[in-house]
Amino acid sequence: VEAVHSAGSVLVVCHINPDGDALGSLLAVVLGLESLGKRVVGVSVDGVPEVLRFLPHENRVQTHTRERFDLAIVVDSGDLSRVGAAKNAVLSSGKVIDVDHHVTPGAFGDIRLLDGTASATAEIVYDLLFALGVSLTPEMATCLLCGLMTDTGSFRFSNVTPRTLAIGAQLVQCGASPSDIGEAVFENRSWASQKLLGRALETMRQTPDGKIVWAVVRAKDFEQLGGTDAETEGIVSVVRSVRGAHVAALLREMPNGRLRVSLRARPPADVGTVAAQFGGGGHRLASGCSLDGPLEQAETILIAALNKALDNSGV
Ligand SMILES: [Mn+2]
Repeated sequence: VEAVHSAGSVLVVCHINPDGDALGSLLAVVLGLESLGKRVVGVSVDGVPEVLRFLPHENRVQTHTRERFDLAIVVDSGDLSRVGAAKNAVLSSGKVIDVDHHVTPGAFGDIRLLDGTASATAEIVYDLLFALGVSLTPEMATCLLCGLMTDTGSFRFSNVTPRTLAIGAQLVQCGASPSDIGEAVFENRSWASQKLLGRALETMRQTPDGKIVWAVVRAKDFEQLGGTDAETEGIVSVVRSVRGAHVAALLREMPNGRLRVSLRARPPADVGTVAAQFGGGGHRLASGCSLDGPLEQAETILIAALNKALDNSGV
């Protein structure tokens, strides 16, 4: 609070490939600190994905800056490499605050506002804005509720706590609409994205015990349907929702023949270690990596690794 109050200019940054929590938290900080009279710039090097352009004042988000700031606030980013090219702007600021619900060895900054029990960075930002004496506008509340809803699957995931719901209630009280956010984020898929989901589900296979379920999207599917890899977002969660599945994988064949892999687990299974084994990243329940082609070989290697991980976690 003191660091914010003593800063005149503030840079707010989120991670590459930003999600609803990253951009919702970023915009809430931008709007909140502006209401205190600060000069504030928000930077997301990958901009704002189409699905999040309903967020109030999203056009305020810049993809870069050449200015220098008294203070940089980095939200939801795990470690500093995740902010991409905005790293220099962060490091050239007078002071750096790391605000995150990912508690990782990569934590950084002069001040670390980290809480691994928070369902989303938006929860921590809510507390920060409250401590700063910001009165929440409907716009700020919408940004924060978007963060909560996207990181909790609309308050369904195991990270939801009484505090998550209490903050959600306050945000609705302040003018945020869960139905508007839900509609914009979860029921707003592109045509190609929905067709890719159909293609992927057609390919679903499972191990004989049903514990591993996986699906593929081939390069020719992208060509025929005109979709991009970004439009496969969310498919792996649908794959995982099969009864009895402990882990799910979605393999996408890239034009260069490499396979991009998204992994999801139900506790106690752990897919973070599997992704890490192949040079990827993520955490226990959601992770990703890349594998060499061809597809059939990548499938064999991946399923063997997932089987081993399931054995290790006692599933
Ligand atoms: Mn988050």
